[in-house]
Amino acid sequence: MPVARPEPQEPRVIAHLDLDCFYVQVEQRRNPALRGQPTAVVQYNDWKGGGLIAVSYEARKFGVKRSMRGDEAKNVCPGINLVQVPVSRDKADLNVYRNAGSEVVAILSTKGKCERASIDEVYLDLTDAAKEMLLESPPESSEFTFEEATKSNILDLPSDVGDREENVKAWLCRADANYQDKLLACGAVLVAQLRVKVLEETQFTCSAGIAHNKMLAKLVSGMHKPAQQTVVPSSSVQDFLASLPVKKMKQLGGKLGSSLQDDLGVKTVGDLLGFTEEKLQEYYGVNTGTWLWKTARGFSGEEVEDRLLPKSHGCGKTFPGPKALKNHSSVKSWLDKLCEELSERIQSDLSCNKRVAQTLTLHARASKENECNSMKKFPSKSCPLRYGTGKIQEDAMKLFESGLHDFWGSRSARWSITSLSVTASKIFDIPSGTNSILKYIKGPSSNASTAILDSSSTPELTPFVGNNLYMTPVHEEQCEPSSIKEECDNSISATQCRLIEGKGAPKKLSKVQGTGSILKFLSQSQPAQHEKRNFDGLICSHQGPESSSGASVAEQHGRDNINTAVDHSSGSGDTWMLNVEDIDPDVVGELPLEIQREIQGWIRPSKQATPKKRGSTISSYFSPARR
Ligand code: TTP
Ligand code: CA
Ligand code: CA
Repeated sequence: MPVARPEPQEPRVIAHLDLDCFYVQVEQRRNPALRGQPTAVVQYNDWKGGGLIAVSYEARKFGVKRSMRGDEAKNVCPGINLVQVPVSRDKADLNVYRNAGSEVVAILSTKGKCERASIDEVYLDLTDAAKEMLLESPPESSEFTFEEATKSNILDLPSDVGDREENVKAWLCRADANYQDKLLACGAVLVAQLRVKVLEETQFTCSAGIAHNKMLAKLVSGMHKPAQQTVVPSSSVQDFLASLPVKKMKQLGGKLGSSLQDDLGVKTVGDLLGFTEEKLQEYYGVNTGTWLWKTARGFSGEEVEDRLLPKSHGCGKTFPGPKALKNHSSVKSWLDKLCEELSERIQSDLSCNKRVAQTLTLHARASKENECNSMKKFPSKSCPLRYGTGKIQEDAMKLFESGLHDFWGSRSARWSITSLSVTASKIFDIPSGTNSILKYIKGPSSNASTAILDSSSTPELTPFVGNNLYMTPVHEEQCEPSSIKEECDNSISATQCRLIEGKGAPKKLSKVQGTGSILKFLSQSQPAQHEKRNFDGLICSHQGPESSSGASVAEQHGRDNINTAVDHSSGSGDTWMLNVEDIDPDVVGELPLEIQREIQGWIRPSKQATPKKRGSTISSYFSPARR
């Protein structure tokens, strides 16, 4: 259940950025002839033209949706370009998208504390940068403010008035604004600058929300898409939340949101204002009650984590209909492939980023043939992660056997598996100065540590100096060593991620000079500038589509084959022993769509409403003239 975190005394400026139709943009960059064209990325499949996983805004105008198959999309939009996702080991290979996301993260992280939230999303804490701007060059002091910033959507301002940009400019430059709003105005300018920079350097457009906390920034970042940003002044928070359906709120998408609706008659976040904190605590306990009370008022103390790398790695595949796996050897053969990829990715994370994953988890979905209750959940299982492909494969198979036993008992019966995935989580940084991961893991003060590492697979560790050999990779939740358990927690806390000295310090701010606008950029014919780059060691390499390693992020994995007829609410009752609040969205994103949908039903609100057309810069970007 959600827990309220103490709010900081000082006002903050937080941004949430999300790339527009991300996989499509990556494909458009690879093949500029696709720019301005109705395009969708499809996951390889020979059934009905494959499943769509990303849809361009041009195609959306024809009614093409992510839930469609390729053939369906062609029916509603005959001119659509369908691009196949790269395939490796008979499954989607998302490295090209992961690496493209890393390019964007590297640019965004130059302005403040940066948290990579998914393959195409980032939170930024721009408080320091905004304060610096306010001191040195506040928007009202400049003769002209950064042009792209004047295209912002400000929740307080009507969007359909005549000279909208003049109004926005006036809002950004108000001399009589309170301190919070002045900081937000600086935040809007900073984010506009960053978005232009991202476009110039990567060719990608993104949308953003700018607010005083993560919750509000995320809620509005998808409100005006594509290539736009939305600002939430504190004065607009109550009105905004008043009509916001509770299910749209982070953490209210699942059971808690349903209970609010069904048990308390709360339909919108504003409706929560009718309940005292005590009343909400009575219903949902002290922590959640307080969290609800604060949420209703737009308060959220959640901090932006200093994390540019994924919290977890995962690989999955679905086997719908006749493709379902029905015997141990086919399960083993697929698990071997998934584990091979997982192993490559954690090895790469280890050598590039000096990070170790500790928990291996297997998720599967099964149906029992000839039974009414054919969708009984296959329990997720986890165990300590041992490095080395063979060991991971061996352990994954054991996890499968254990899950199958729980699922079906000891009777021999016909079963079929419709999806499989493996994830590596509880990743921590190895403190610099530690030479032996093995020793580090097995140190006396780290008896909670569970990873069993093959030291031969960790050749590139820094020599040990000093006595931080046993610096603790603290575990709040402890796994039983060498045992299989039902999955209960995929998260790793922020403190665990900050073991490396100095990691939390925001980077020096670099000033963006002059004025600029995405519109302007787009009107010039700019050559592609997406050469592979190395960003201060954050990313070791940007591999091409054929590569299978890299500092990758766990992300929206999408469908591998099909299953569009999944009941979104089906995840509410459960044999899965998951602590919903602790589920790492990155892990979820890596899983096959069936499982993703089930879990996302509990942990995150559905997508924002259809974007409004606002005649903004994106139209130029995707227009045929741009090609
Ligand atoms: P999203 O950010 O959800 O969507 P999007 O970027 O395609 O479009 P929008 O402009 O609305 O943000 O997902 C990011 C990428 O993740 C998306 O391009 C493809 C991939 N993805 C899947 O593979 N399967 C999924 O079910 C979802 C939601 C996303
Ligand atoms: Ca996106
Ligand atoms: Ca996204």
